[in-house]
Amino acid sequence: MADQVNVHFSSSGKSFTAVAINTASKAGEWIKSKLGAYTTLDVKTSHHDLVTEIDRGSETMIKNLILTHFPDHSFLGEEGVVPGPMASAKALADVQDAEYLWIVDPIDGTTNYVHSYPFYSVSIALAYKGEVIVGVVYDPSRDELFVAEKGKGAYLHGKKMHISPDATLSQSLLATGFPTDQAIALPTNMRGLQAVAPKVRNVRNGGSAALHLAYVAAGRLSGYWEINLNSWDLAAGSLLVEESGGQITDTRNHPYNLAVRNIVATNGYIHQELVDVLDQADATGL
Ligand code: 2AM
Ligand code: CA
Repeated sequence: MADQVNVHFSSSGKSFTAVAINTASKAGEWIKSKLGAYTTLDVKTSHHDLVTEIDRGSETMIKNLILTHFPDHSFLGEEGVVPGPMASAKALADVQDAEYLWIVDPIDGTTNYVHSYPFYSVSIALAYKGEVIVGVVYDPSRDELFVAEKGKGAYLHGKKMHISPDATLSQSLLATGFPTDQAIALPTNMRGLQAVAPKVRNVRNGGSAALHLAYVAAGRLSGYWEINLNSWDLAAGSLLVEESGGQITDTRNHPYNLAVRNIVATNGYIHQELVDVLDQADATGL
């Protein structure tokens, strides 16, 4: 755990959060301006797993901007890593002990982006000795900028965010995501969906993990679970949830850390209930 006393939010007078906000805004505006205009669509692990030149261009822009300000910092971005869960885990393991590590998803929700479905985001986190201290998620479609700093709360355009007050699953709107891995992860999540859906008001699958976490933080969703995610999908959103008073763990209720891939994020009140339902349905993926 980072020592609260020693956590700094700036270097040489430059604010980490200001750089994260400016960078996410700039990249977000750029990807929005290119919506419907990508020219290269490549598949990664399968036809469910896509990447465009806009993902790569956004990551290059973000990396250049951040490293211009903080050349000594480390950088982990989705498009700089070979696709697949093993390579992703190794890429994280290689850098997660870095003092300052930026963790970036240049477009979270690429499938939506490719289909011009306006639910995608730019996700930028800064971890200090393995713990996220700044998280920014920007939704260019709605011009919504979600920002959290460790110990300082979570904000949407300067207004403090709060989790939803829903006390039970039966009062809750939840979200999940359908994993790209068809062999194990998708059937696992279908078991979870089958078990959760009758117990809640309804379930959404928006298609952007980072935005789902931002929506839990903003009280728009009471909970969200998904399996088989990567550190860049979760890092920024994890701090948004924690700093708005919510709870984020793995699907077996162990504390979140950067290596967690199977996630439950809630307002806290329904956390145990959701974890129990997933466990009973053999849907934790663990
Ligand atoms: P992405 O758009 O950056 O790829 C949707 O359910 C969520 O799953 C999105 O956040 C999406 O992020 C992520 N996702 C899509 N393909 C994935 C893959 N192969 N491995 C892990 N996460 C993936
Ligand atoms: Ca992405």
